[in-house]
Amino acid sequence: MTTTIVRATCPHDCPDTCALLVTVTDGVATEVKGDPNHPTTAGVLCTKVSRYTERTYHPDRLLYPMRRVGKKGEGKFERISWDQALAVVGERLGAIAARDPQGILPYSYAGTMGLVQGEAMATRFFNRLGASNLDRTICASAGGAGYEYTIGAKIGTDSEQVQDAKLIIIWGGNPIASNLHVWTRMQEAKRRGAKLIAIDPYRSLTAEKCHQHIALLPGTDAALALGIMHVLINENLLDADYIERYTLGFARLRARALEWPPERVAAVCGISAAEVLQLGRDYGATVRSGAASLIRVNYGLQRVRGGGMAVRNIACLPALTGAWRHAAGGVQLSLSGAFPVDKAALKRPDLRRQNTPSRTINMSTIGDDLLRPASAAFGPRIDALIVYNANPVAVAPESVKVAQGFAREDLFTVVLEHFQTDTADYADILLPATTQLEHVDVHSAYGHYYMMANNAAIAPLGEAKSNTEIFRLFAAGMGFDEDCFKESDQTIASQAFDRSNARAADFNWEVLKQAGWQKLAMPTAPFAHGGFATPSGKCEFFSARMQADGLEPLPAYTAPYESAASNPALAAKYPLAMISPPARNFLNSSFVNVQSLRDMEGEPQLALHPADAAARDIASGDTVRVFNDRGSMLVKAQVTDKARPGLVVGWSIWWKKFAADGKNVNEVTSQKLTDMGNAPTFYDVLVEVALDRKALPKAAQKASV
Ligand SMILES: Nc1nc2c(c(=O)[nH]1)N[C@H]1C(S)=C(S)[C@@H](COP(=O)(O)OP(=O)(O)OC[C@H]3O[C@@H](n4cnc5c(=O)[nH]c(N)nc54)[C@H](O)[C@@H]3O)O[C@H]1N2
Ligand SMILES: Nc1nc2c(c(=O)[nH]1)N[C@H]1C(S)=C(S)[C@@H](COP(=O)(O)OP(=O)(O)OC[C@H]3O[C@@H](n4cnc5c(=O)[nH]c(N)nc54)[C@H](O)[C@@H]3O)O[C@H]1N2
Ligand SMILES: [Mo]
Repeated sequence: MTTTIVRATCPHDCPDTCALLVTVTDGVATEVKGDPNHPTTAGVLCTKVSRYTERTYHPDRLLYPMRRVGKKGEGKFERISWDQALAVVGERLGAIAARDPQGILPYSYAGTMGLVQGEAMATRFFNRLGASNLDRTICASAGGAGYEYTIGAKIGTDSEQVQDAKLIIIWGGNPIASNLHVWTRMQEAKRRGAKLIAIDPYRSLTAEKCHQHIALLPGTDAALALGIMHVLINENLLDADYIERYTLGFARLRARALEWPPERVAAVCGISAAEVLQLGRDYGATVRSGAASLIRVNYGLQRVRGGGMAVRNIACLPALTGAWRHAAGGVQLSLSGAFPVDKAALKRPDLRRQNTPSRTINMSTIGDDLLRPASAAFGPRIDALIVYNANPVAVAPESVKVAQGFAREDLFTVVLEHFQTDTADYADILLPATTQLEHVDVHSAYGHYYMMANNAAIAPLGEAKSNTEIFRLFAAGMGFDEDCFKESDQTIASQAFDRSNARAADFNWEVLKQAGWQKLAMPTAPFAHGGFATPSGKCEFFSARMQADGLEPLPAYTAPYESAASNPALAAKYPLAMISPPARNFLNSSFVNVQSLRDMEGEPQLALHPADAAARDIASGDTVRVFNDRGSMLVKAQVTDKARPGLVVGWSIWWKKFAADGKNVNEVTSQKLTDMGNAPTFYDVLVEVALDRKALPKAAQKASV
């Protein structure tokens, strides 16, 4: 018996990007543990990833190529050989490319965050082919845009400093579920005397453990940030020296903020003026005490019409109080902007032929776009979709349209997957992909500053191939003979980071893959002395770039598309605001098919306030219908005052096929986009909820007529 320990990296879409130690005995991975020496992983994994071997060796793993034999969406397939599969793909893509390669669209997101198995070989292939580009907006692009206009790059407070903060505002995030390793440090800060405040319409697991919870209406965060600015300015809780040296446009920001007294903010946010005042005072108090204040701003507040501006307003706050002077102070959205990823080497945009059109399709409107005919403005109809690292039929908004699009008989769909997901059911050709234990990769992160290596722990299961290998074979089939299509995964990994950038000057793949991880050369307090990556080099309260892009250049507030305040007629019909944050034991739609994790989540649930439940005769455990003009779904009611009145929470993202009615929350979400970043508005949705009479026992049905 031979046992080895292999250094690996968690590939999932989570800020923590953990360092893994995989135990392999006689070629079989038996255990996945967190690396005790990695500073943020600290030997701890979440429930999901500690079961990674259960996922890898799952009896439902796709192990050989298949071709559809049933109707689209029916999920009936027959086994074929790789040669047969590649021949069909080559022939179909070749024919479409001969007409116009823009009829071919890649669809991918963050099933793996790896730089090799993500967009490297795949994007080389699509660039060389001249396919449509995909705008990858489904998660973070609204806040990313708002943050970059203000701060310049997605760089912020180092997670390793969090335990030293004295005030921590957790704004639109639920780190116990979605960012566990930072939560550990927040708890340490709490033990050292820090005050924790959660800003969230729902009393999440995290909010319950904070000293204070501010339960505002969804989509109103930008107004709350303006209210904090008002208090800071009105009560002179400002770091005048920091503002003078390192910010741009304070006089104009001041005038704007003074339009937002606590009473006005309170009315918009559905909270009390006293809460606004106290929050501003708590935040400003750190100016005089000299303590570090940290804002962890997450994704929950971005998935609404004004999501970009909300993040921008919040990103202005630490420059007003000088919180950036402290290593543990400032704001953290995403740290991904610190990594000098060598995109040109990985993706080879130079392979795109000059002077040929290359349109871009937004992944968040895939429903509408699949149903769009050819036109001068749109270009050719989408004739082929190659899906990898994504499950759009479950995760994309306005699912009725998405499913209609995928069901088009004339659409050629190839899906690279581990499992037969809701999306895989619509594939013409379904190809088995390797998991993180079976392939090589290199990772950046968005919640810490370490470059991470993933060595292959085991051989591919069955006939599974890595994404890179599959795209190499596609390229060979199309006759692409550039050298970059022959590069190995090890070679691609060695190109990941740009060594001419001082932060990654020491990057060396051969060393990294032995060590497992290596920190970027980053200052501990990145903006203590200014140095913002904006055009002015300052924190831009006034943004000329926003003005040039047709946006309001100062912090502002835009109401959600769907709310009582912005659309009273719609709210009369659909009075409840719905959000659908991730369930703790799922990772987006990944892991939903792992039995032990699905058992922990039970079945699709909807949390609603006792007053809203009583008004509809709903009790906990009842089956209820959630609906609006876009669609409807059945869920089990969970009556709880954790949801503020008027709010319902549908835990996500269930596979449709595991729900009794074959539907999930994206039946009711919309394809409308955010103010900036072209991102989806998953949490900007009005619905009505009603008891499902058909689900009631016969006697109760009669009684309730
Ligand atoms: N376990 C687990 N971890 C995950 C994921 C997962 O699916 N499961 N997904 C990963 C991914 S891809 C992402 S993007 C992140 C997302 O993780 P987070 O950034 O934590 O975002 P969400 O879970 O979407 O929402 C967090 C909180 O925001 C609240 N919220 C909703 N709307 C609003 C609003 O308008 N204002 C405010 N202030 N709060 C609001 C919700 O009630 C929720 O408690 O997590 C990553 N980590
Ligand atoms: N209603 C609602 N919808 C949402 C959200 C929400 O909060 N509410 N959250 C949104 C957010 S933040 C995000 S990021 C998106 C997430 O959307 P996606 O990025 O599509 O994430 P997953 O649903 O986890 O699907 C990833 C798929 O990739 C596959 N995969 C993993 N690794 C590999 C690999 O190496 N090769 C191949 N070929 N496949 C692989 C997995 O098996 C999985 O099926 O969903 C969005 N949708
Ligand atoms: Mo995400």
